[in-house]
Amino acid sequence: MKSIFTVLLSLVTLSTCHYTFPALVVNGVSTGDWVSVRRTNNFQTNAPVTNVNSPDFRCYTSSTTAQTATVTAGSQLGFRLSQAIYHAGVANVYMAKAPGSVNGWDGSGQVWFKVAQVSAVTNGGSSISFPTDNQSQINFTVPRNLPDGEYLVRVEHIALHSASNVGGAQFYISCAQVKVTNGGNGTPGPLVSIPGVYNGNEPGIRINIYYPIPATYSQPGPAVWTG
Ligand SMILES: *[C@@H]1O[C@H](CO)[C@@H](O)[C@H](O)[C@H]1NC(C)=O
Ligand SMILES: *[C@@H]1O[C@H](CO)[C@@H](O)[C@H](O)[C@H]1NC(C)=O
Ligand SMILES: [Cu+2]
Repeated sequence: MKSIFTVLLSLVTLSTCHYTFPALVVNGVSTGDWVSVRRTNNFQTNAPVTNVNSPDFRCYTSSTTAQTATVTAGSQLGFRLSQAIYHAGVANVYMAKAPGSVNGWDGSGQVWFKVAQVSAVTNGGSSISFPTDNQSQINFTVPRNLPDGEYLVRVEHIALHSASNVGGAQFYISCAQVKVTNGGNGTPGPLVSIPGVYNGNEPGIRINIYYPIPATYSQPGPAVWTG
């Protein structure tokens, strides 16, 4: 009895430090948990992905369905968290255009481009800080010149508190489904595959953030396409 209690307690302790991104926020309003966001495999454990080559690294789910939310190019969206971000780290938001309907599309191929990032703040080695600390929502703008169509939107928070070795960084991931209207005729890029975008050895992924204090920080992934 006591040992079961101890195990349960440790599971609870474990999961309270982790987090998920269950809700898309459109025009300041949440679409609800796991409604426009494909329900991730960790929806109960909140556990991260640590293998950047795993199929889970794309959307952390084998589901390819959700309710597609209609959004306007140029508007601000957000991914709301299950709890405030607990770990020091950085964020990226990627999008990928579905060939047709995004519902049922798996996001495979060299189709992803970055639309936003929240990096670390350094000042030459005397301190490093992480603006995502304690945030309960990651906001980003749908690029104004993004062509109309249906897209996957993938958020990742890369927790760096134990990232000194390959496989130590913890990735918290969700994918939402959106239909973009009022868009333009931009050409998003550079395009990358996910998984494939990282190898785990990047200076912004395999990093000791404590000692020596990094003088600079290199955000993982391609440049942001702003349209
Ligand atoms: C994100 O947008 C919401 C409105 O949806 C706003 O209340 C919040 O302050 C924003 N958060 C950040 C970190 O900018
Ligand atoms: C985040 O919250 C913790 C606990 O309340 C606090 O100790 C810490 O200073 C906060 N960090 C930031 C950057 O606000
Ligand atoms: Cu955690």
